[in-house]
Amino acid sequence: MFFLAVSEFTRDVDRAFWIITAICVVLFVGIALVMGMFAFTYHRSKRPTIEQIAGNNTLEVIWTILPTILVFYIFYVGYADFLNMRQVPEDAMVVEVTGKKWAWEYYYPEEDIMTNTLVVPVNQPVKFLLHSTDVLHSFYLPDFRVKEDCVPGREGYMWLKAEVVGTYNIFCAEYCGQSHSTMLSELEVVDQKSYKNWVRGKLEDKNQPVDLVKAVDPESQEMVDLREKGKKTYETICAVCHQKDGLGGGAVEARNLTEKDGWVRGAKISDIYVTLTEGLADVKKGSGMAAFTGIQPWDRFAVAHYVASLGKFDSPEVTPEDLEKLRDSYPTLETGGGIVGPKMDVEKAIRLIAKEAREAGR
Ligand code: HEC
Ligand SMILES: [Cu+2]
Repeated sequence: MFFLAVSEFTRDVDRAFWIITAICVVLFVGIALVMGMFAFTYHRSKRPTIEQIAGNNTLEVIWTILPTILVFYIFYVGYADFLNMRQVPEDAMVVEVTGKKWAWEYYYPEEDIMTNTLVVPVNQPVKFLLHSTDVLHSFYLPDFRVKEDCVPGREGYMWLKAEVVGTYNIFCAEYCGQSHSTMLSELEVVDQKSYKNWVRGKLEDKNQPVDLVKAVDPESQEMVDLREKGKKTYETICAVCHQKDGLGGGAVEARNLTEKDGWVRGAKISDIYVTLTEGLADVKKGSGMAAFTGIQPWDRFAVAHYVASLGKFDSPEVTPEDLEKLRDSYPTLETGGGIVGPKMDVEKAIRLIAKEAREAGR
């Protein structure tokens, strides 16, 4: 009524809400009026003697049956919509939703895409499979009037069909720790064509091998666009918590990235890459950060580089052993993979990147 009705659920829930509210208002006003009337009509100044009434079967029956019907009707109004919300249409597409301290991650099994913003086509039923990797979270889309818990070790579900193109809020509705309030995300409802384009873009990104050649110009051996690229990702995703300048504190306990001391995993570019890929649990502080696997490996690498450039200290040298470890754990960091054109050794490229960052004179 006061909101844009963006789905059938929105209309259903709002209708149930207003029906129940209307019943309450009518009963409240009715009862208050009758009460006032009685107080007035039977005031002792008007009727000093009281008439005794032994009982009235007709009245008893009426005020038993009418409220019972009313209560059953209220139950029906809620239950009919609830049933609809639990019955997923056959043609629904599936998105796996994972809540983790403190971010939402989305996985599209059919396309094998991982992302941090949810994109769905308009007028397409979507089924969400709900997971949590740590504590209770609750996947809440207020515009659609749907909310469902994400329980560790269990799979929950809910579904919706968005009817209006637009961007909608996603909240976590279960207090899940210090940075619960920053656990925000968005649902983008787009037309079919934009959705296909989005999927295609994501797939191209994903299938693009991590190609250091693109960032480091093999001719001049200079950085090309890595830092700019990393900066953009940083400002859209990380700055909420670590602040634009890296000073931290946007979310409780998000560290100051410009300071030399107190790194849990480490300040090397390779360490930061690992932190972004695997997440981090800061046991000492009892805080931590979720993994950012929704960011493509290559962009993660770029962000790591940008983060290292924020520091007011010399980033520790990345050693060949570090690189060896990286390469073992993350084969995607390899160059090659069918790229046409000059290739560069990952080791050399990271060296160059680290050197370039130092020379930029942090
Ligand atoms: C939801 C808030 C939040 C977001 C978003 C976030 N971080 Fe963090 N980050 C934290 C918290 C909390 C910690 C752990 C506590 C601490 O600061 O040591 C942390 C720790 C780190 C660390 C420290 C690693 C170490 O060894 O100590 C790095 C590096 C880092 N984040 C980089 C990033 C980057 C890059 C992004 C963007 C892709 C990002 N963070 C996004 C909250 C966040
Ligand atoms: Cu949560």
